[in-house]
Amino acid sequence: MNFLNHKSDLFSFTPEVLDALNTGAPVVALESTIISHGLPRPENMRVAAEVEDIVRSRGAVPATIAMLEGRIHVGLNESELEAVATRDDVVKTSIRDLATVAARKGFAATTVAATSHLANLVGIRVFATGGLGGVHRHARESWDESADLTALSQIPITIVCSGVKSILDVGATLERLETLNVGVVVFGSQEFPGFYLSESGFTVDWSLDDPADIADVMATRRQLDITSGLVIAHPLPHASQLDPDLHDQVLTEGLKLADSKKIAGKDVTPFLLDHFHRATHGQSLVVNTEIIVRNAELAARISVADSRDFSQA
Ligand code: PSU
Ligand code: MN
Repeated sequence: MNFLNHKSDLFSFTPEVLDALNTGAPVVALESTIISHGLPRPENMRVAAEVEDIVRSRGAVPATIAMLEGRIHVGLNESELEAVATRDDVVKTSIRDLATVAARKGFAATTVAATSHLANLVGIRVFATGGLGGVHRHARESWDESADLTALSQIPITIVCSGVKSILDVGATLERLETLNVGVVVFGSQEFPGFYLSESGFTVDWSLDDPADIADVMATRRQLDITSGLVIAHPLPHASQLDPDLHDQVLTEGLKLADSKKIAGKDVTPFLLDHFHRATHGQSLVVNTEIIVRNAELAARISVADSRDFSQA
C-alpha cells in the first residue's frame, strides 16, 4: 500500500481518509460523476455534503474520489468538492480515460467503474452510489453497455446502490451481472429495485437484512479469493419512490428525445437523468437524493461491520 506511505504526485488524501486507511477504520468511497453529471446545480453540492455527513454520522469516513489538475484525490475538502460540482471542464471519466486526463492535468469526475478501481487500489472495500450503469435499452443496435459491469467483474469491491438506473434494460443487466460473476444481494427484500422505483419487476436469489451478514459474505469472498464485486441493491421504501406512471411517461419521452437528438455514448446517462429532473419538476431530484443518502448510510454500516471483521482476520 505504498500509495499511502509515499508522497506520490498522482494521489492526494484528506487527513481523515489517510488516518482511517492507516488504522483500518471504516471508509466509504463515493463517486464524483453523480455530483458533476448526475445532479443539477446547485443542489449537487448540497447533496454531496449531505452524503458525506451521513457517512460520518454512522461512524465511517467518507472518501469522495475525483481527479483535480491531474491528481487523484481520495477525499475532498470543501473547495475541492465545489470544483467538481461547478466547473464546466470536469470530464466524466471511466477507467480507460483516467491516465489520459491525468497526463493533461485535467479535472475528472470518476464513474462507478473508475471509482471502484481507485478505491480498491488504495484499500477501500465499500462504495456507495445511486444507480449502477448497465445495459442500455436497444443495446442490440447500439452496443451500449456501461463499463461499470466489466469493472465490477474484476474489482473486489462491495457497492451499495439502488439497483441499476431505470433508464436501462434491467433484465439484460442482471443477466450480464450473472455472466460476469458479480454477486447480487438485495437488502431487506428479494425484489431487485428499479432506482427511482422500489421494484424493477425482477427478483434475485439472495436477500440479506443485516450489515454484519454482508460483512461476513465479504470476508468469505476474501477467503475464497473471489475477486469480482458484490452489489448490494437497496430498494427505496414505496412511500419514497417516484410515481410509477409519471416515471414511465417521462422515461418514454426521454428515450424518444435522446434518439431524435442523436445523444450517444457517455452522454446518454447524464442526458436522461437531466430530462427526468426537468420533466418531473424536481420530483426525481428529491428521490435521487434520498437514494444516495440512504445508500451512503447503509454503506457506512456495512463498512463499520467489515472493518471489525477485517482487523480480526
Ligand atoms: N448513478 C446515479 N447518477 C449518476 C451515475 C450513477 O444516480 O450520474 C453515473 C455513475 O457514475 C455511473 C455512470 O458509473 O453514471 C454510468 O454511466 P454510463 O451509463 O455512461 O456508463
Ligand atoms: Mn455507455
